[in-house]
Amino acid sequence: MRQSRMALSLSLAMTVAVPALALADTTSAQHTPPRTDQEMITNAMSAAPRAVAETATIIAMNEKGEARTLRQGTGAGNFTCMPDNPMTPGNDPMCLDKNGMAWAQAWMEHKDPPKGKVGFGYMLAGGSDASNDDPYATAPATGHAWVDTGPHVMILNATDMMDGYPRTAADPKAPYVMWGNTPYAHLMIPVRDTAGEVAEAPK
Ligand SMILES: [Cu+2]
Repeated sequence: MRQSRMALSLSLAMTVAVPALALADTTSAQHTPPRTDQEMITNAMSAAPRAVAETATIIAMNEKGEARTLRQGTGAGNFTCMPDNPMTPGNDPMCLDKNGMAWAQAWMEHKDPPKGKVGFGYMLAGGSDASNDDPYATAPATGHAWVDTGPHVMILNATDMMDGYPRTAADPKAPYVMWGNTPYAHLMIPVRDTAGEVAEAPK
């Protein structure tokens, strides 16, 4: 997952006025966030495989913090994609399935996620999170760095089924649990080392 500001974009049906969350450009030199609608669509689509991205609904937030549909999905899939969150240093577009969106909506509203609805998410362009412990952190705690997971997928809302995975992000390049002590615990599953690269096959 990524930091909580993005979740504000999940109120699809309504235009929610978000209290003065300025979209100031606090981005580091690591990447240039998408700015135009077309750039945001392209960026959002980079989070998932082509077959998913091409049929997904794509949403974004404007400067006033209002959720906006950039492109309506074709209905073939049930995924919703959103572009990079400019408030995090890494490029972190994301695509969530329907249950994943319900989970994220609950997270945003500080509610319990709906029971029995395991969600799935793609973040194949990478993930950038302020905290592995606090779902609402907007910056790392003193002495901590941003959690840089790299390209990954996520299993959401399966909190009782993640035994055996570390609950810290000591090694975010291997599977681990994010936000483990909260109702929003989810499994982060890296799929390759860096965006655009795959591990070399053993010779
Ligand atoms: Cu993630």
